[in-house]
Amino acid sequence: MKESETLKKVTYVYDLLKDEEACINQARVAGALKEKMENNNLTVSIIGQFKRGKSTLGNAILGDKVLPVGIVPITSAVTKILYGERRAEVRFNNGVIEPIEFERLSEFISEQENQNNKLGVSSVVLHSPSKFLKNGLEFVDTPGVGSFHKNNTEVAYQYMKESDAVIFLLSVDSPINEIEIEFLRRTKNFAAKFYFAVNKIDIVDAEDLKAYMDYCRKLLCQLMGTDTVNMFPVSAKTGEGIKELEKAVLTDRKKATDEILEGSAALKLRDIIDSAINQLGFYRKAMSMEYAELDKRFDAIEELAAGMKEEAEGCSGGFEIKLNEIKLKVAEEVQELFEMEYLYEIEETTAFGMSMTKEEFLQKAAQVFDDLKTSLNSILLYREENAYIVIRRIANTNLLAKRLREVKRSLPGLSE
Ligand SMILES: Nc1nc2c(ncn2[C@@H]2O[C@H](COP(=O)(O)OP(=O)(O)OP(=O)(O)O)[C@@H](O)[C@H]2O)c(=O)[nH]1
Ligand SMILES: [Mg+2]
Repeated sequence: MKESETLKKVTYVYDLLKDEEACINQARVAGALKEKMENNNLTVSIIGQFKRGKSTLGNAILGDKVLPVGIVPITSAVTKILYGERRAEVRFNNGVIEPIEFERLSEFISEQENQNNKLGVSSVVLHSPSKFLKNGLEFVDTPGVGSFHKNNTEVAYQYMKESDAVIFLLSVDSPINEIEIEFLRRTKNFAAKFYFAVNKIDIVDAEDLKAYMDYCRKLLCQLMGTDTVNMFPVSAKTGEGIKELEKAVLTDRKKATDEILEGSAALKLRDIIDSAINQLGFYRKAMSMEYAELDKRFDAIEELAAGMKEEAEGCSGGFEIKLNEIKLKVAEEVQELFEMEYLYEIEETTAFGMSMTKEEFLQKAAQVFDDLKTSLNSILLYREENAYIVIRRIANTNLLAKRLREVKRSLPGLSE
């Protein structure tokens, strides 16, 4: 097969980053992207707010009831479904992989049975002989966006980045709402292809369905900045409309895999480059500072961490907001002290989404400073090397950033 232009760029960026210690993380992501493209694997995820019927839809598309569904919030772990003989395995945070029977799945991925993920499940991998999965299609069921269970929005957000195509699920029993709009606004540039499915059409009449579809179409076009969107009215329960949706995904899989993969890899590559350039800027600025100055600034960060820790311990609620405030404060302080941008992912919260426990909050707040200190420590190490090495190092990072910018400029543009 002819090597694609984007794969060449991904490989080039991977080679540039793989020996650069400032960009270990970005090199790892670029390596995984390269492998995925070489294998022509396509990841299709079902994403949407809780209870829209994502898992039921997954089962309907697969023609195999492998995913647990329910009236109460169910899916609390990312569940990947791959082609193969029917089997299930649970993967835990500590690296253990445990084969289990399908009947026992909900013990691990239902919020009710595995509260706050006390079992430490990291993901679930299922295999099904469904023809939908043939030829390297990886199907993913995700926890509901904006549900009050911790991290679910974060998990869905992260999975948007890993997906090539997304089935975004809406449902006629609830008009598209602020949480869905906000989520799409933030993530629309992450996946190359969107299929908007509108579920539960069995509970409305034709007239109401038309009104709902017209309303959604208008809103989604506006949101996505396009003239048309792919919309599929379905009932995961009765099976109505499922064939059309399945066919659309499979036809694209056959005809347009290259196109989808290209588009999605370009988006992912842009994300990797931005992150790497950001990281390099971080290094360069600090490296060109006087050693004594750097020490002073490092002390100031320590002081900030200690003050924040004390403040955090005295906190009694609104932890999501407080954590965002800490991140913003750290970013501001770093900007001031090191004259460089230090980006944190700021999680949007709604009253509904506020569920962080104090323990989690303190842990996350500590992590913010740990991460920062790890980066700062590496920079201080550089200051101990001799001047020639430091100068060469600065020249090298400048050159690397220049090359990365060149690749970024050659990528297709994004809609705003
Ligand atoms: N009437 C009707 N009910 C549906 C349909 N699809 C799903 N449901 C019901 O909606 C509820 C939620 O379904 P799930 O598939 O568990 O929803 P989910 O989006 O995976 O939920 P979470 O994993 O908790 O985010 C269940 O009671 C389903 O039976 C549908 O097409 N029509
Ligand atoms: Mg589910």
